[in-house]
Amino acid sequence: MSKKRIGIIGAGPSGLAQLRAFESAEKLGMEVPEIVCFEKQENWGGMWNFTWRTGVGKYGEPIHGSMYKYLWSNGPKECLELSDYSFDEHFGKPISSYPPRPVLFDYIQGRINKSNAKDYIRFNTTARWVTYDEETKKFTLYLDDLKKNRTYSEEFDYLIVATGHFSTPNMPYFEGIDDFPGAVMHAHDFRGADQFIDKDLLLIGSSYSAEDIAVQCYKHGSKSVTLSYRSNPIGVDWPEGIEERPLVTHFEGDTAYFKDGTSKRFDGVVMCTGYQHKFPFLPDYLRLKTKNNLYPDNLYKGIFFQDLPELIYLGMQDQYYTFNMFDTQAWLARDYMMGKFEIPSKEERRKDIDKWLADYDKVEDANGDVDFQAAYIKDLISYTDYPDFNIDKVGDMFKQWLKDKEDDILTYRDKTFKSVITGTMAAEHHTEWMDELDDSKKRYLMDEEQVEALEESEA
Ligand code: FAD
Ligand code: NA7
Repeated sequence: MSKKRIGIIGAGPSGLAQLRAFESAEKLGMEVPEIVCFEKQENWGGMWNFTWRTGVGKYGEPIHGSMYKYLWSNGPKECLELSDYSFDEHFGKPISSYPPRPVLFDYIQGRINKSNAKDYIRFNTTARWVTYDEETKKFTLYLDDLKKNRTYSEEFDYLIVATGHFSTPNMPYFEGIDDFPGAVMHAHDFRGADQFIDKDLLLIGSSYSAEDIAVQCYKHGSKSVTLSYRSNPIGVDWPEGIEERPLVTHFEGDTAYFKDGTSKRFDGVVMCTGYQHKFPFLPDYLRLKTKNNLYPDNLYKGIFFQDLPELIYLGMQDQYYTFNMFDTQAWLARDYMMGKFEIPSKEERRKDIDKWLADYDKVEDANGDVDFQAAYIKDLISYTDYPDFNIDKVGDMFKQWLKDKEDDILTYRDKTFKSVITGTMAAEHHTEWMDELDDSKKRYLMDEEQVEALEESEA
């Protein structure tokens, strides 16, 4: 019998987790299926693979990346540590709890560089369309080799969608914005605070992007930052220079008017209004249709498409836990595809999904969100051999992080946490986060003496 074929779309942290899951089975002597991973960018790492580009890339594909310069981890690294590849193993010394993007990108690459994963990935290849044949039980995946400008198709028994869901902007309209004279962009296209130095900036939205872009622009020298919320303000004790106002009602020229009757002039507007789950390569009947939440409907165990479990979605939930959650999902997906995890009837699956949705309905606050996602991961881990880690302790760290942010939004990144994988206490960074304007890996990994020597030589 010929080997089953598995197609993975996307080589971000989720797609790489799937490759790693198969590698770990192979190392245990198991025969694994034939795997091909398709990545439209030139390199792996998904969101963590920074690009300066906005709009379209050199081959005319929509730019995937939404990350920007000066982005530092927005949660403790101890909360995303991979249970089979620790930070100690990668860096060989304790590092701080909130590293900048290039450092986390380096970590992501560390585990995968040790394997032959690159042999399975076709870079510069976009998944264009998918069909499923009920009779042959096979997916046909249509692909574009962007470099050769060539379209071709291949058949697969299982298809993994690991394309992320923080790339396609949700961009609402506000009356009068058409005539706003300054820059208007979505957070997806924000590439760093530099262009807003000495400017009055308006951010619409009140979640992670709004919070992080506000603090970054304040740190790098914006004159003022105003956040405008639809439902609830972020509500922390903002420093002078950052404030929150209710939703914008309309714009007149460069002035925004707010629901509370106030108005203010701005130089630029960034819509921090979230993202759409968008799968332009999937026909309607295979497409996951959901808003950003912790338990998208129609995914059994949060990954198997209810109408066709051979179609597997990784990382489609909103995220507290990230890399470690993707791993647990990938391990379970692997076991299903290798015949080690049995999927029950459609009715049973529906019951299970409904149970999770009912639990999610009862969640009241962010701490409850953390508990909910922890319970989900525990459930996944219980079926596989993914190396267990103390999920509850990680949950406690998330709760502490939520509290730290509330206590002081400007200094929470100076806090340190203890790894549940190695027991190592994170190092204090050589420079306080608010004073650290350089996010390069080179500077980050310097010790205090090296930083002092550098600063002396520059003085
Ligand atoms: P992605 O990282 O989005 O990767 C998806 C991959 O699929 C990409 O490489 C893309 O090119 C590829 N792809 C898409 N469509 C196609 C196609 N049609 N054909 C072929 N390939 C395709 N998480 C944290 O843990 N800590 C943080 O501090 C943090 N900060 C964040 C900041 C921002 C601004 C954003 C947007 C997200 C942040 N995240 C953070 C969450 C982040 O999304 C996850 O950490 C992680 O990158 C998700 O991995 P993924 O593989 O599911 O998706
Ligand atoms: P989120 O977390 O999905 O939040 C979206 C925000 O946008 C949220 O505050 C919404 O307000 C707001 N929103 C959505 N539509 C509108 C309209 N029409 N008007 C005003 N406000 C609106 O997305 P983020 O980008 O913040 O975070 C996504 C990821 O990126 C995250 O994982 C981070 O790590 C980085 P609501 O509360 O729904 O009223």
